[in-house]
Amino acid sequence: PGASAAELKYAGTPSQATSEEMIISPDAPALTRNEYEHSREVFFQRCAGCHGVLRKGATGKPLTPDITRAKGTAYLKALIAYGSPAGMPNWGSSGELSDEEVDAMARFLQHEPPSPPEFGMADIKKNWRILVPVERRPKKKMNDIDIENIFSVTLRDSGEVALIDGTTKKIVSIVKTGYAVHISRLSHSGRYIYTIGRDAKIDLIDLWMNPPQKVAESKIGLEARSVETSKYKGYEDLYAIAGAYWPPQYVIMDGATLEPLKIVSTRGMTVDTQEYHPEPRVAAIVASHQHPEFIVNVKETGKILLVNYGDIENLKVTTIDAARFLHDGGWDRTKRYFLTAANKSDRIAVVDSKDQQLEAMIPVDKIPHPGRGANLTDPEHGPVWVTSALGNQKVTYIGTDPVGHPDKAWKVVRVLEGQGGGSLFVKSHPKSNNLWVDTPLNPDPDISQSVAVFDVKHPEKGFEVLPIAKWADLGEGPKRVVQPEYNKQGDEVWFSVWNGKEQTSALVIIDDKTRKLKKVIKSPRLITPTGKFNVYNTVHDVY
Ligand code: DHE
Repeated sequence: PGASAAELKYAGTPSQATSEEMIISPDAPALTRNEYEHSREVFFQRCAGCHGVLRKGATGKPLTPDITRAKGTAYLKALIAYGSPAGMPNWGSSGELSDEEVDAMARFLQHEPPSPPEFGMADIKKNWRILVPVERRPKKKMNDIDIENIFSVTLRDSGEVALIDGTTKKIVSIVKTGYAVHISRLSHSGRYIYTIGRDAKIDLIDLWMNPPQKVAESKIGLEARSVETSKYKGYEDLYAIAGAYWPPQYVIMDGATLEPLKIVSTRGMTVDTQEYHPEPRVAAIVASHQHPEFIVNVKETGKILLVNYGDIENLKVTTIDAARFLHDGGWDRTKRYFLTAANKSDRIAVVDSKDQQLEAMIPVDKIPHPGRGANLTDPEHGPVWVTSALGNQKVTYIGTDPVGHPDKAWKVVRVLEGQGGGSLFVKSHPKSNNLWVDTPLNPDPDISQSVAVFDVKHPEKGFEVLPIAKWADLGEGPKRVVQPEYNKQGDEVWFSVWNGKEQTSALVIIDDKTRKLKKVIKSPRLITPTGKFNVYNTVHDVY
């Protein structure tokens, strides 16, 4: 089965990791220096997101020289120009690449892939800065904001996060961060926000300051997506970890200063064919509540690592064989089981973080994409964890209660029909009877600009559609409605209306009980908002 349009839109963004290398393979078709350099750049911009920096394949097929040379220049040119039913875009006939560019790319791909540089301790230290030393930071909270109800909002294309007071709905401050921050995570105390940019820059924000501000920054590679902090009893706020896409590695840091302490490569053998993979990217990371461990998803090898930070000089790592390609996931409501998507295997892997082993592998329909998922109590099946999907309209419930409902545990117990494919995130709250399902990557604007909401107590009744983007009243633009997030009290749900960089975006706040519009936050400073992370809910893994 090929990649869907939604999946391509999702995975095919430019890679931040580029290379200056030029590797001419003597038995591949000739290429001028200019053609090589241009093709190399086009590859990192347009192709690496799906095919991998080293072309080993992910969303797209592998394109290593053994494969590309067997296909030959004419075949490759046709594929690049016209695309394929398996999901390859038609770069030539769409006019995005000229005939000359297509031709050069077809030859470039038959040479050994140039590799972006490594990024070790010396590079990280060069980029590490303490802006406010620990001893000069406040000893108590210096502002009168209810910091537990702050939302850290990614302003994707401006390289910032907006800190918004969930009570007054006012922007408290806008903090310069790495480029296109992917997620914000909180320290266990709720005092520090950690952001990770696509460019692998990590920023540490102290919410006790007035106004909250950045106290340290670092860079742990060339491209990254995940960051997390130690949450186990006795280790609160002690460590942070960030996972990189390039180089494939994770970095353990001091939680208060971001001082890099340990770098571990994730290169190694794949879980199924047990072949060496040079580029296994680090996807989601969560902090265990059962042991002093970080749970690290390694995408291309399909392995889940339980990295024990109890003694980082003698690092113990438990390696769990799951499936390719591990992406995102979250806790069940007991915070014992981590459920995570293996999105090319169409499975949800369940890790028992207490017994440190794989609990189950659950087959689901095409390309599950849970975010952190949603935990609810189903009227018939008891506690469940929910995911939606990029590849289809299904909203899948998985039983998570091996004690009270052993016959339902780790099985798909219910499948709801949502608005359509191209969904990225679902959300609910322990105090809510609503389950929200976004569809920002659906090709139909009516669907990508609205959200579906189900009644948790009556799932059979189907969904109601709320036209979130329409309510924001923004004028033109893609206006994708993305990522529901609750406030601390669990009585409001916030959505981003993600518009183009030059267009007006907004945050739309819905009253959870009535499903009525409560407030639209619009400001020229809110440039391309995407992910939102409420401090209380993120600290306590409420979703
Ligand atoms: Fe994400 C989570 C990777 C595109 C918004 N995204 C994640 C995680 C990973 C990931 C590994 C889990 C982090 C964790 O929990 O530790 N995302 C990727 C990609 O590789 C991908 C496909 C392409 C890319 O080039 O980045 C990608 N992601 C997107 C987007 O286009 C989104 C919609 C907008 C944006 O800001 O770039 C986007 N991703 C998010 C958000 C989360 C996320 C909001 C966190 C959800 C949560 O509730 O935890």
